[in-house]
Amino acid sequence: LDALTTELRRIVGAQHVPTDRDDTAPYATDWTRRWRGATPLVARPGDVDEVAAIVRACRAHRVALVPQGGNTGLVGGSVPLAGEIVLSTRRLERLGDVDALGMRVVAGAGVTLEALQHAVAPAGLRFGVDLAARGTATIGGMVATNAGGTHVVRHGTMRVQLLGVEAVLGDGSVIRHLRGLRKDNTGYDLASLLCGSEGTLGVVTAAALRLIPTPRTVAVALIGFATVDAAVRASAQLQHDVPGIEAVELMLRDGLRLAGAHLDVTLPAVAEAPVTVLVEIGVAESPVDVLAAAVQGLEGRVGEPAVAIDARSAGRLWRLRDAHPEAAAALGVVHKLDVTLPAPALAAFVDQVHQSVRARAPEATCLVYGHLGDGNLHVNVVGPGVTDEIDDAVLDLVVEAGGSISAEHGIGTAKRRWLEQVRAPGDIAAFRAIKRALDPDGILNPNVLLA
Ligand code: FAD
Ligand code: LAC
Ligand code: ZN
Repeated sequence: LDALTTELRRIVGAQHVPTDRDDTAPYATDWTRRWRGATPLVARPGDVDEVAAIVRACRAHRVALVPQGGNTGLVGGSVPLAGEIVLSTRRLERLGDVDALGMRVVAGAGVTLEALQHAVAPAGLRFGVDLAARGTATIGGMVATNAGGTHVVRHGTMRVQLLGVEAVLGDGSVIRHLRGLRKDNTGYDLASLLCGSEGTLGVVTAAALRLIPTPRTVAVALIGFATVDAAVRASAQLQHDVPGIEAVELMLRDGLRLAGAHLDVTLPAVAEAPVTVLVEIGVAESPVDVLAAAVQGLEGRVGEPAVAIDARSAGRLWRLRDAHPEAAAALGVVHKLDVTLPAPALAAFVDQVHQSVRARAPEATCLVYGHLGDGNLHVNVVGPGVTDEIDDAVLDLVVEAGGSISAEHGIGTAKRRWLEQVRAPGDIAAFRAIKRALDPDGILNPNVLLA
């Protein structure tokens, strides 16, 4: 390791290879605090050549590494749990000029989502993926996890925004396809392959990204329902009938109360409904009329919806939604499960999951919320008696219902023991063959995804 440290210091400069425990500790614990590891050193390259040199050096020394961006990942994939070294991409912050005609931009892997949002806004453009960790999550991490977030129902996941990548593969070679054309059928789609690979195939160093026009007006409504079933039906009806649906998010009364208390704000009256749905529409004109007509037609509603048509009050409603993960984290170390359910099974699942947690850990808090429009629920369990057995019980329910055990956060370390049960043997064999081809010595994130 001493020889490797010397070599890495030569590559990136000594100040970018911290080895002191105090300096490396923040890189070794994840956002949830559930996953804690340790690392002998962190390497912080400043460009793609340095990344390639680091990967080659690690390969030569047979030392494993964990690529890390903002370290906001939620499945234990971003931290060194078995003494790996950390390759931090945060210095890869170069952001290219916004191409307003082609509606695209090239962003370095270390650019945060928020920095990207700010950079493209003056051109009347925005980025299709948004999530509450925007201030810290990086483009590289979002590519590596195929992040989803709150606007997938309209614009798709990270993969849909991706027009090309630059990356260093596990063998130290560089792939680069950043022309960023909308149509470009010139061979294998390597960007798509790296998207969702969770740092196991290559270190993403830059991405060419699709941008979308900012809608002229945006309106947000918080609508109350008596049951999850009514909310699921409303979600489908809204997506059928209303043009420009940007987001359909589910919250339950407990979660809203917790978020309101965490933010120290008064909740709108509709928050008293057992179930609330936050809907955002982005349209050309009179969002009030469009939204009012849409809401009127929904069955099973409770109370008066809270409607916002200016950015500030819309922001207030969104903050209630965005605060859910933080509010849960304030209760302790959260077991986070991120699942997709087929729409017809969603309401029953919400009941079952509460029952299942209550039976196993009666004093624990179980918070369920999520991206209703995509069928994606976040199950957060925290408090006394919460064990891996609860994770298993929840995921069993998901599998029985024909859902997915990871909607958007990935497999990481947390769900690795589940992978072979939910993917066909042929799929796993193909995963392994790809892994061997691109990372022949298995030095990239050896403890993530594949057992
Ligand atoms: P990290 O946490 O640093 O890494 C995540 C994974 O990607 C790890 O396996 C790591 O090894 C790998 N990786 C990181 N950078 C690279 C790279 N350059 N090349 C190769 N591999 C790399 N996720 C959603 O999908 N939707 C949400 O709505 C959402 N909301 C969130 C809200 C909060 C408050 C928090 C804390 C997290 C949320 N997340 C959400 C999870 C997280 O923000 C995403 O997974 C995000 O994509 C991670 O980005 P990151 O830069 O922090 O990556
Ligand atoms: C959310 C994250 C946790 O949607 O995915 O809040
Ligand atoms: Zn989410």
